[in-house]
Amino acid sequence: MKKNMKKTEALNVTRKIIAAHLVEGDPAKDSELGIRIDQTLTQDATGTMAYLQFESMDVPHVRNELAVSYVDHNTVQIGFENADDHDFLASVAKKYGIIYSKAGNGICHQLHLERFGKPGKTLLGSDSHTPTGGGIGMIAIGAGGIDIAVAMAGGAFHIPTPKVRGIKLVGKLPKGTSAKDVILKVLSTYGTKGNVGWIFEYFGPGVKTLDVPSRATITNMGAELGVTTSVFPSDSVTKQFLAAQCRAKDWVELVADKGAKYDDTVTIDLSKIEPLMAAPHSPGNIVTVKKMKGTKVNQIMIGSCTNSSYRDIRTVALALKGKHVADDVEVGIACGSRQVVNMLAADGSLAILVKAGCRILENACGFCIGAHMSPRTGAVSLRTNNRNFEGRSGTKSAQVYLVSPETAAASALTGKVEDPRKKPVAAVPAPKKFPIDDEMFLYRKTARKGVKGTEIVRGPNIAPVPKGVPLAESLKAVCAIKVEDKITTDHIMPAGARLKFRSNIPEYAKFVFEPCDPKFHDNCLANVKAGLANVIVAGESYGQGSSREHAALCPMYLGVKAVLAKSIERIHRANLINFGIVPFIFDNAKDYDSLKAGEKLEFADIRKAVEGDGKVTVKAGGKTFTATTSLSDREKELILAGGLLASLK
Ligand code: MIC
Ligand code: SF4
Repeated sequence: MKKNMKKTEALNVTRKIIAAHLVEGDPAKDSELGIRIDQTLTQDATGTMAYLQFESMDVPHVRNELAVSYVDHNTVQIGFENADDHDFLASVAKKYGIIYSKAGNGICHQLHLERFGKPGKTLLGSDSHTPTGGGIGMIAIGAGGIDIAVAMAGGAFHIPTPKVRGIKLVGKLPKGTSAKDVILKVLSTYGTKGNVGWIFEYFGPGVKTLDVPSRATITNMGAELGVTTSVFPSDSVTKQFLAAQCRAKDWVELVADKGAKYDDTVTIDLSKIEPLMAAPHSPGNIVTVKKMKGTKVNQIMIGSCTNSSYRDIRTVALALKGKHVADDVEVGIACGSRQVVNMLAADGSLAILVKAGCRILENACGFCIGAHMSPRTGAVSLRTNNRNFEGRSGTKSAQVYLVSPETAAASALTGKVEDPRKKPVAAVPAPKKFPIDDEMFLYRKTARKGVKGTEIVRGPNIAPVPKGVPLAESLKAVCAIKVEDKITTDHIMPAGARLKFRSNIPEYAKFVFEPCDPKFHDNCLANVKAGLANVIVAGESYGQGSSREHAALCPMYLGVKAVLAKSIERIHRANLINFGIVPFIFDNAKDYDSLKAGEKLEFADIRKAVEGDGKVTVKAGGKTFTATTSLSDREKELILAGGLLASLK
């Protein structure tokens, strides 16, 4: 090496992918980076809004490498609304060069992993579990629909300059445990808050003991940590998976350089993992199966984007082979994709599951989002999905526990929580060849180009997207609601029975904060009529959970101009900014205590504060306090204009 030649820095996987996609900012200096997005995905519940916003950008066709529109959330079709949304999405896909995955094809994240994910690429999806793609070595990030629209139009996506935590895996999982127990272990250490801005990167000798679907289970539920994303290297296991999916050419090797540094490193010994479960009502509320053993169970639901791969459902079939589920427990199974169903049909697993008394459900999100299969009053429901927020199952009084497929299957046989290590089933080997059938992906031949002149089909439930207005100089406002810590987007904008209004903001806005204060909508409109703005006051970790931008867009529609919180989660914070709502953090968290719902608040010179250092003085009754919004220059512009859409010429 020449004397003055700069030695290249040893990079971890995260830094390699980011460096290859960096278009704005310097990781050494700036707090925000712009990265180029190769692939995008949308699902129907967030997709309609994303595409309505994309349409208003006036771009003839998508400009990124690959855009896929999946239909997997709203597939129950009670009433015309869901089906109308599907037609709208199909026509948009045809016109703009997007691949369209029909309802019944499967769950977006499972399908994307199987058919499109590529190591080393970036993926942006309008769903918080997009990091599933990290299992195949992608930087895959969840975001609001409008951010996906911008990426499809060729624009960059902005992330906080990440800190990378290296999670070194050593050893091998004991029989009866699986990837779900690993991520529950990670959640027990890091919790569901305080991880904003981090990327979790897995490395070490234990990585090769996990197949790609298992890695994807771990990165999928990284969403519950609140990290930007999680990523695994792309190694010989990834190569084998892609070859088995007839996509050998999509493989590249991607591992951390020798000596690569992380901002923090922790080691997990897989051989010490034991079966875990997340107790009600948070994915971070971890207990051991051993402790809960013997608890009576009423319902067991297996599937969702976390645990619906062939490996997962085959494991369940092996455990139930020749047996029957307990009389007083209902068991539902939703596979992740048609590929999974076809494989289970071919190897006899499907027949085993039917014979064992399982209810076979559609390959879709279904139960996970509370679209159906709500448990009975006060039920204990064991589920293999990723979120157990109160009421998400559709039954407020239900006690939902998140478990591995192994624990679910063992418990199904007795109707009580069982430790799967007692009678572990044989490990399912990674398939040598997956059956390929892409027939339910439409418009593959016109991908990226689109079909000019295609007419967009718009049913009566598809309403135009409201635009924000520029931020006023000062605000006279009302504290429209005061909520506690860990308020999720399911509290702000419920899904389940309300999901069908995703494409109709005036209608959906009627349900903002329905689980916390059903009068929120009416009160907000009355305040607006009286010339007052609305403000949301919240505790720690406000906006946990989903990427649904409706949790910002609908409040914007109801005249919410600011959120005052102790802390705000990444995706929701970005969504607030995209819709012109100022995300303020209390300078002194104690000021939260003194505020009451219905109280008048005055933000003098709020516009100047946003333009300047972000600090605002708030008058509330006789007292005053300060709060700060830390914004990049790009974010300031969006807020001042009244949001991203309003900022476009
Ligand atoms: C979820 O799991 O909460 C969802 C439904 O998939 C959401 C997206 C949505 O609200 O449509 C997510 O995770 O982003
Ligand atoms: Fe669908 Fe549930 Fe996954 Fe969300 S978490 S994408 S609702 S399966």
